[in-house]
Amino acid sequence: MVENERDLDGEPASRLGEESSGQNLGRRAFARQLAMCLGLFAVAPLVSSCSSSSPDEEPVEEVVPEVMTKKFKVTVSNWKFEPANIHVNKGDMVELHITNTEGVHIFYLPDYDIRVDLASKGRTVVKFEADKIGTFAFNCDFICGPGHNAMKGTLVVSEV
Ligand SMILES: [Cu+2]
Repeated sequence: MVENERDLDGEPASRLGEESSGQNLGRRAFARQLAMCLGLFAVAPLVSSCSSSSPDEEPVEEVVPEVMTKKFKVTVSNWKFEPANIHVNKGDMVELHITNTEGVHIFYLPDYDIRVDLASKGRTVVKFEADKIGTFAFNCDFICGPGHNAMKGTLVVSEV
């Protein structure tokens, strides 16, 4: 493997001037790095620090923020969510343990593409990553009775 690479690199050096062969070697080395990176991606998609192995750049230390899982018990009944306001930080893993105690409801948080049927009594766990900052409304998406329009709440995702 290593010997083959030497042969390939040696070939143009014997034909071309020093400067151009140097560039050529650089390009070849870069191409090899790129190929290795692509190979890594194929094998291990979680490895994401390709740039650190580039010959032109200093290795960059990545700061990986600590992932917090925040669990909330949410009770749904006629006609409210309790609590109606949920506050997390960006990057948190959020677990909503939703218990429907009364009626038929659908928990709907459109900005996070979450829509959960709460037709039957019992607990439903919704998990998602709070990857967008802002105030996002959620509501009941099933016309469940006279108090249906009051079934609203907000998810607030703050910058850390
Ligand atoms: Cu409703």
